[in-house]
Amino acid sequence: MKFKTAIKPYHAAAGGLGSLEATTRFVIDSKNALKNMRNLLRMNKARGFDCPGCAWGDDNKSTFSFCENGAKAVTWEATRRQIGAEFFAQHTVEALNRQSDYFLEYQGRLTEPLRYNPQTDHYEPVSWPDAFALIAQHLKAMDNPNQLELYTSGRASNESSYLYQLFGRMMGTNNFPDCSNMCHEASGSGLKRSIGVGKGTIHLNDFDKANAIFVFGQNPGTNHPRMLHSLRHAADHGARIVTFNTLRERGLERFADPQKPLEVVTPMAGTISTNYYQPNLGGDMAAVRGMAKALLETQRQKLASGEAGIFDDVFIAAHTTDIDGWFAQIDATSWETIETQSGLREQQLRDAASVWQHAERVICTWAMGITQHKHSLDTVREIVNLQLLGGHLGKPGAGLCPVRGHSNVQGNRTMGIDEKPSAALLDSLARHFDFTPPREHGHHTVEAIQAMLRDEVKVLIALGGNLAAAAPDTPLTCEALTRCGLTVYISTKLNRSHLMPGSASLILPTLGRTEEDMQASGRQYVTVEDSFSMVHASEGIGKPLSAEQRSETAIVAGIAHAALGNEKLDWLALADDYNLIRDHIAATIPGFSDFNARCDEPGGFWLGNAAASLNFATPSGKAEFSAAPLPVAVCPEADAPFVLQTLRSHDQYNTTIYGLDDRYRGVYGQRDVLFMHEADIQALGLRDGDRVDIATLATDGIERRVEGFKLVAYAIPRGNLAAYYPETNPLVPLTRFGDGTGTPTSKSIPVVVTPSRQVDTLRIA
Ligand SMILES: Nc1nc2c(c(=O)[nH]1)N[C@H]1C(S)=C(S)[C@@H](COP(=O)(O)OP(=O)(O)OC[C@H]3O[C@@H](n4cnc5c(=O)[nH]c(N)nc54)[C@H](O)[C@@H]3O)O[C@H]1N2
Ligand SMILES: Nc1nc2c(c(=O)[nH]1)N[C@H]1C(S)=C(S)[C@@H](COP(=O)(O)OP(=O)(O)OC[C@H]3O[C@@H](n4cnc5c(=O)[nH]c(N)nc54)[C@H](O)[C@@H]3O)O[C@H]1N2
Ligand SMILES: [Mo]
Repeated sequence: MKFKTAIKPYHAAAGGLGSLEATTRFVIDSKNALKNMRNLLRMNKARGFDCPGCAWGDDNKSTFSFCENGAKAVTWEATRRQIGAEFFAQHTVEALNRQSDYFLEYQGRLTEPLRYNPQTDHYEPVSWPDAFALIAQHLKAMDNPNQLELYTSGRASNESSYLYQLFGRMMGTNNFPDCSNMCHEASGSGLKRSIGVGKGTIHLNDFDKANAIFVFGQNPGTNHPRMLHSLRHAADHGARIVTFNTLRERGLERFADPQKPLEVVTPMAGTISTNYYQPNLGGDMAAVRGMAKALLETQRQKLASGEAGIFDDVFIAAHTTDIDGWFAQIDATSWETIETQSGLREQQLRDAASVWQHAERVICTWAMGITQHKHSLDTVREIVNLQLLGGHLGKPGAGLCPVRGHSNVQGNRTMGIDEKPSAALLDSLARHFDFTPPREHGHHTVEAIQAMLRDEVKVLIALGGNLAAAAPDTPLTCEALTRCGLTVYISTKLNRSHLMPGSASLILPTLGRTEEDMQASGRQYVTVEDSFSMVHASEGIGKPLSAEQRSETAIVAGIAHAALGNEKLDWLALADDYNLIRDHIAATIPGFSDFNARCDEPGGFWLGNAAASLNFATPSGKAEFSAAPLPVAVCPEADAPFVLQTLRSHDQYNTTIYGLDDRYRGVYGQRDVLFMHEADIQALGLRDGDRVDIATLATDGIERRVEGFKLVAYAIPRGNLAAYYPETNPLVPLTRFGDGTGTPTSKSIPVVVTPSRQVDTLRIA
């Protein structure tokens, strides 16, 4: 495949005509234009399906509540391209491994179950009964249940993930590595420690009521485009929007609503951020500490001069504990350290603090720029500290909002996909299903890969996802997968992981969210939970491409039935009628009573959030201020010449590459680029457009290197770099992860950059 490459700064607002054009192009390229237009119109509607894009909520305000990237996700899934036995007969796994990730997924939907044949290096058709029998045979041959790893990617529905965790626990393991371990783990763990619940505390309509919104480390223009509507709406109502982002991101600067014709054709685009700060990678904890330091100074001055303070003292006294420990930390942190770590000037942080101080209702949102560092858990807790100071919890227009990734990643956790399950969940399952669930904690994603490398994993089942490309240290992770006894991938499309088969391997083709799901009792719907703890039904409408594709729920039930029989549970009956699964969920998971009936509520129902009602399930029963010191340095290898973050382009969904453009950053037809400050390019004696190699500074003796990346001069603080994931995953060390989270530090990789040793070959080519 040939692509025209260009680097061309993007001057327009995010959204707007560019967005409409891109949507149209993707719909037409899917070879299924009519069906896809119909799909888009039904998306996020009461009787439609949930967008398989991001986990943002639905406002039901606009007629077309889809965005450009949601449209890409839908059309990518609902393509008519398909690959079956003939495709795999033509290509060996070795040959497919030479193709790009883009090529692999672009081939289309998987339409029949496949089994790897190591003799021929081809995947070959296998019947569903034989596939299930093979899995059961491998599971029964295990010496102990912890030789099983059950990976989940956050698209799986509540129904399928509930069955999946139940199956795992009935097998006897808590090994539930999932994408969340690489994603928002710090948000879940940090919030849980501070306020007793690991979820956001706000409703979508709180954005309409906020006076200030602080957006830390996220790129909504690409990754949560519908959030731009909320921000735009808030800005139009006079809310101040304060952004902390290492890069200048177009979507956080200006946005034209593609669904408002006037804005598309006239320069009516709205400003999003009133204040835009570009901290160093990992510098947000210092930035928030700086804001708090400025606020504490103001508070003390006011009190000393007999004026009213600026903190919510009533809230603090009634609902929090340990504030003095934090104040002592603030006093012990110098402005010099704050400036060095954050990369921002004292005055900038005083300005940001002033916005916070003068807002009656404040929301803080964040995503991967906060959670993929070594000190992410402490950073999340520092943000919570700030909010507690102003009592910005449990009142309209204020609160905490970790913006989730995959469309149902939050629901997966609610359903029990958790390698560290609570005693309450296990007790509830034990009682209801009359069995003894395992109590010891299982593996998170990094631990699971390490177990594979030690040859301890006999069976890996992956409910979606693409570990080979999503996890750190790509060559090591790929080797880890091939060391498993049996790998089972429940997938919609071909990806890199399938090409790293264990001694035996199966690819099981599944229906997507957009497709009709017919079972013995008739047409089924599933449920999902968004970032705002709203649970709602999702019902596919597209006709499946092949009768051999099965729903995720039916596949999980098939595996469980083959392995465990129907002694404890009639798994197949559950797959015949998902209402029965929802009855079990209602009986075992808090907040789901009367589940089936409540699925009919338009827009879904709210699961509730104890912290938002000021009930804190912490040891003290109050919201707990954290008194963590700042890290010694934002990147532990303080002497690294550069710190690299790995992020998403506009044309990708995690490891799924839709196209090679990153429009808002002005990159076209290519992905092997490295964003660097112009002065840093000069200091290296190089020029914009030169090719470089990037190597990780690590002390574990492993050489990590990617080659031939093109330098792109960009608005980024000096010493900081950015490049796309998954191409740069070979640079992310498996052994370097967040304290208390296990999340790989994908946003702070210490690297050196040198002129490319491939340069000569590239120039000749
Ligand atoms: N279209 C589309 N939508 C998606 C996804 C997708 O791939 N494509 N992925 C989904 C998933 S699983 C997730 S988790 C989310 C991810 O959503 P994001 O978190 O927006 O994803 P990233 O592309 O990793 O972008 C990180 C952003 O944080 C900034 N940043 C990085 N490090 C720092 C830092 O240390 N401090 C500050 N202040 N800023 C920093 C980067 O410049 C960038 O703007 O999106 C979800 N939605
Ligand atoms: N360097 C670096 N690494 C990262 C990140 C980063 O920012 N930088 N981000 C991390 C984050 S936030 C995340 S969430 C992980 C993502 O990790 P994963 O969730 O494992 O990866 P995805 O790319 O989302 O998975 C894509 C595959 O899922 C399958 N799929 C798609 N839809 C469905 C479906 O409906 N059902 C089923 N069963 N399968 C489906 C398709 O086969 C597709 O190839 O990556 C992490 N890795
Ligand atoms: Mo994610």
